[in-house]
Amino acid sequence: MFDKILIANRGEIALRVLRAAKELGIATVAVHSTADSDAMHVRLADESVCIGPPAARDSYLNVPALIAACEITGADAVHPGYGFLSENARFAEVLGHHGITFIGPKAEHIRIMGDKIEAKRTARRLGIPCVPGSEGGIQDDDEAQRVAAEIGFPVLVKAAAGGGGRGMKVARGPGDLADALATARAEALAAFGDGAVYLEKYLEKPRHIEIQVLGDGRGNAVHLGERDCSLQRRHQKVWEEGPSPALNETERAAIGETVSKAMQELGYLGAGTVEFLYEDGRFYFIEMNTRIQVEHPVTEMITGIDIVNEQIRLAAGLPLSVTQDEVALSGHAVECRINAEHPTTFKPSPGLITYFHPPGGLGVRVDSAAYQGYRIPPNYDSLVGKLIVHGRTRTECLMRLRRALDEFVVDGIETTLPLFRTLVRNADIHDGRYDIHWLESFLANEGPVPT
Ligand code: MV4
Repeated sequence: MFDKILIANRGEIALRVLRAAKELGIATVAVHSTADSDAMHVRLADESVCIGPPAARDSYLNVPALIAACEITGADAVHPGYGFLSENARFAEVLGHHGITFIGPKAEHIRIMGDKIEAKRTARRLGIPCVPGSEGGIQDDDEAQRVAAEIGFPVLVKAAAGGGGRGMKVARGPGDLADALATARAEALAAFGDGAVYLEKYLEKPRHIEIQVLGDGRGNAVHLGERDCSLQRRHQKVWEEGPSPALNETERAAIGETVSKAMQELGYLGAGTVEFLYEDGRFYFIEMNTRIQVEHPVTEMITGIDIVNEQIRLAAGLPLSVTQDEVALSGHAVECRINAEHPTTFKPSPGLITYFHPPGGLGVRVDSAAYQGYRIPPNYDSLVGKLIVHGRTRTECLMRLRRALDEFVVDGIETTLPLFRTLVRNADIHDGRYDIHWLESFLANEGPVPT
């Protein structure tokens, strides 16, 4: 097992990793930019190293500085959290060259899943159902027209290096296709330095359902059920829950089995999330995330499994702590991502938190690095914290979430708490009747939420 883990991240996920390491008796090293000197993860770590100025490219993305911090402190493993370098295969390799373990998947699997064309090709090979579309990248307009005629309009042009919704263009007929291709290519080139695009049948009203997996890298893998992440705004998840209100036990077991078998075949190491669109009872693979996700606590609350603990143990070569038969889903959980943003305009609202009172009680968890007197810096994402609530049933969970949201006080900055107080009282949400477009149309039609 590792002696010392360097946490190459900040905010709530840095705290989350630090907690898992401490419970395993492993020493912790926090790294921080000059904007994060007074951050909670710095205060609670055994050691800390300043790795640069506020800009992420000069600090949390600064590989030489991170390697130096490992050398200085003698860290023998690095946990990347999510975002930043968490899906950077090169970073994983460079750490390996320095004899430092990257707590994550094998670099080759990070690389495969980072290229959305390779990811789909691999998924297909492993027997995972995919959205109908082009076999590989689209080379020219004629090929695009042929593939689109085969799968039928509307089609979606996607960037191979994209993901998370970036570089996507819908074409509703042959006349739209050339423009959609050209625009998607140009945006992909500008955003990712890679203009490769592929085509998929456009699904009009799907849900976004993702399966959590754990693998030991030696052919064993388990799935930990699903999370429904359909409530998104501009490709940012807002509200995630598990189990999905749209799935029944048979569907859950079937897709879970398909995914865990695929991960066994792949020899996947660590934690991963296989993302699907779900429409009319069918699953369609769209991408795989090779990192711990923001919304992992939803799964932890319904399975009782500490996913970050599993990541650390698996990276150290230990076996999975559970067999598939020992994975039991119990109850229901919802996560609300509370951002330092205006609840209807979503304008960022960094600044000093003058009063901070998180809720408590049975089944209520708050993953946050904020505290009274903490100043949310403007340099990074606007996440103040995640409120995760568990109940024995979805109804009990929603009632408890309503109570916890009313109890939560964050003064001094604007937050999205009022949005969740409205959502938890909404009939469609109460009935689980929503798809990936529901939140944006709600925000467009219902106007400002009461603050
Ligand atoms: C799609 C789609 C419809 N049809 N693919 C958005 C981000 C990335 N995960 C893939 N995304 C989509 N891919 C096909 N073939 C609709 C979306 C999409 C979406 C997916 C999940 C959650 C929110 C979304 C919001 C807009 C579009």
